[in-house]
Amino acid sequence: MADINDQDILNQENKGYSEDSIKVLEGLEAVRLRPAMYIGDIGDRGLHHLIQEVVDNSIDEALAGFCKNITVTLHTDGSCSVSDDGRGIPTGPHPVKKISTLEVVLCTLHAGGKFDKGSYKVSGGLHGVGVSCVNALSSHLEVTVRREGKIFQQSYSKGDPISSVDIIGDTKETGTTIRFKPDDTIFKTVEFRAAKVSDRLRELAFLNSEVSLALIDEVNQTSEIFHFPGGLVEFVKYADSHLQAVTEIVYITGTGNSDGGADTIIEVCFEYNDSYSETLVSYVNNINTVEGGTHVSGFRSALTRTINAYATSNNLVKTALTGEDFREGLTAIISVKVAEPQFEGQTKTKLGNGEVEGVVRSIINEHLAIYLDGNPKVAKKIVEKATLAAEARMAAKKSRELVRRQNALESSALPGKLADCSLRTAEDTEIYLVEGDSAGGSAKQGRDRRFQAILPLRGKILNTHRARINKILDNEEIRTIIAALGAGFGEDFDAEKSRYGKIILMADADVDGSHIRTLLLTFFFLNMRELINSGRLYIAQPPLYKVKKGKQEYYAYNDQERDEVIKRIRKDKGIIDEVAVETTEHISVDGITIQRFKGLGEMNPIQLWSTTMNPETRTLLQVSIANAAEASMVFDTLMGDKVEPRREFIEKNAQYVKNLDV
Ligand code: 0RA
Repeated sequence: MADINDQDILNQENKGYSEDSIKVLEGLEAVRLRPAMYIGDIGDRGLHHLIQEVVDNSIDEALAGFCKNITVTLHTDGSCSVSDDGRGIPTGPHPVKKISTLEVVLCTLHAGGKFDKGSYKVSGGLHGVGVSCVNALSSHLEVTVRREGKIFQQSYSKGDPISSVDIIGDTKETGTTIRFKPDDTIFKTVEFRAAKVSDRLRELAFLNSEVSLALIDEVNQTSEIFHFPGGLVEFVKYADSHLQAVTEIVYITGTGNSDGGADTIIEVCFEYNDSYSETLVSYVNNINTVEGGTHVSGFRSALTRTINAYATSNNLVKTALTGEDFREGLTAIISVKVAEPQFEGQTKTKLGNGEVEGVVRSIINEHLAIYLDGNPKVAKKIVEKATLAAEARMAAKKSRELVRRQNALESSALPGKLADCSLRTAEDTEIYLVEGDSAGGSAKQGRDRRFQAILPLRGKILNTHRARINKILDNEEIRTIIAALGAGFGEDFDAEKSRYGKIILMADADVDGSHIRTLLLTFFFLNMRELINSGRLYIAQPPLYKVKKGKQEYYAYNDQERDEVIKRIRKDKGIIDEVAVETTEHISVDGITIQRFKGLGEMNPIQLWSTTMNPETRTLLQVSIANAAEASMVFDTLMGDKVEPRREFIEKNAQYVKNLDV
């Protein structure tokens, strides 16, 4: 967009580019007016997206070969700074705008990217909106550039410059530091979470082995440095650290050129482990492509074809193995760098570029064939593993047919334990999967039977992470869930066919409840992941306490809320005596009674409805897969008997959605 004039805009409009031109003309007010359009949302996710955006720019500088170190600092005043040792944003006069290029980059929408051709710009999806967006959404931002022997600095407020580009000193170094404080009149929350930032920096360090990324958390006074010279190989090791490897790690890289632009760079790394599930994580220009795309399908077809060809020519198999057989126990990371990626899909995380499929396929075909010939022991192990999977697949097919036939025999094809709702439109209905018969009974009585269905589950369900499909289908509780949801299973699963719009897990807040929740989450994660991706899976939040004073009753969902409620009652009643609040059950201080609920079963149907099930008053946690690699790994780790990591996982991966139905 070197020199846009009116004629260009007219020409562009004729070519159907009018939307882009308008965006350029609107400027940064548009970002403040509709922040969600640019950064996804104005909650926790959008907030962290600001850091992501600035770090992406430094990573781009690293991909261009000019930057080795990136440091993210979370400051005690709530601001964040991102510092790199790249070339520094140019500060000289902009050829068109005549003012400093630095100011143009920071204050003009979509001017942040490199002007160099042949770089791997992050575009589409949620990223690549430019540092100017971060500027627009910050109450204060300060940029410091070290370049050409000088230190330049400029400050802004809500995207507008509040100083000129000043030279504040001399330096021999080069680089850029951007320190910004998110605008609390725009964001619902302005508290950065170090754990979330650290997860992303670790991921970026695995994907960009040349770069060292540091996180300094001044709030909690901790720091971490991520640098993995082994890149994807270390990523696979990390993802499988809790599992036993069956093969060594295979690493393949190559470049292809199919569109005349910059080369497409392919990196694939995988190994087989002793589990039965697949962990395949893919990236395009460092963006996690949750929905996969052409790079993933290229890898899958090459893997199937090459290993099958090897197995056949070495007389290792009788019948050809299928793509699914090669998934069992596979952990793979695919990372591609594409000059002009097209992102598609519901969440814009699916690579659409058709040409990438062929590039990936031919590179993997060629290199994997050579690898297998040179490593017959590894090759044999992979074939053996896939053969076992094929046998299990046949057995599973039989089990599935059995389940289908059983279902067909029952008149309604619905499990007897299910208390169904009367509405039949999926969008308006929800199903509660409730732990235990007594809680199930209360839920059945307390529910609104028009749109709420109840399925009581008895006892523990199977740990699906360590079981093959046929064993999973032998489990009574799981068969019941599959039948009630009516969306199929395995290859036949289709989230769109779900009989309910929301699937809500309701279990006690204690250790047993947490275990059951984790097993259910594992089952959905491994077998019905689309339910999570499409935002249909939720966790109910029953209260922990009832605080009563006279006729007034309050419910508290954690210890802090309980203490706040007590404080408020005391204040209202004019009780000023600041006696420490007791935390034992059923105590009477100042006529206030506190009841701690031990389980869902202890609540009567009316209480259960008003605290946990009534859409007007309840709180639901929406389950989202924040980081697929992490989640899959943690799920397996969680199967041990430690409670704390389980709780941490649920907190980390379940996004808080308060009063979701309002
Ligand atoms: C535009 C052009 C050049 C570098 C950058 C932007 C740049 C931006 C950011 C944002 C954070 N760190 C950054 N580092 C560099 C190229 C400059 C040249 O040709 O010297």
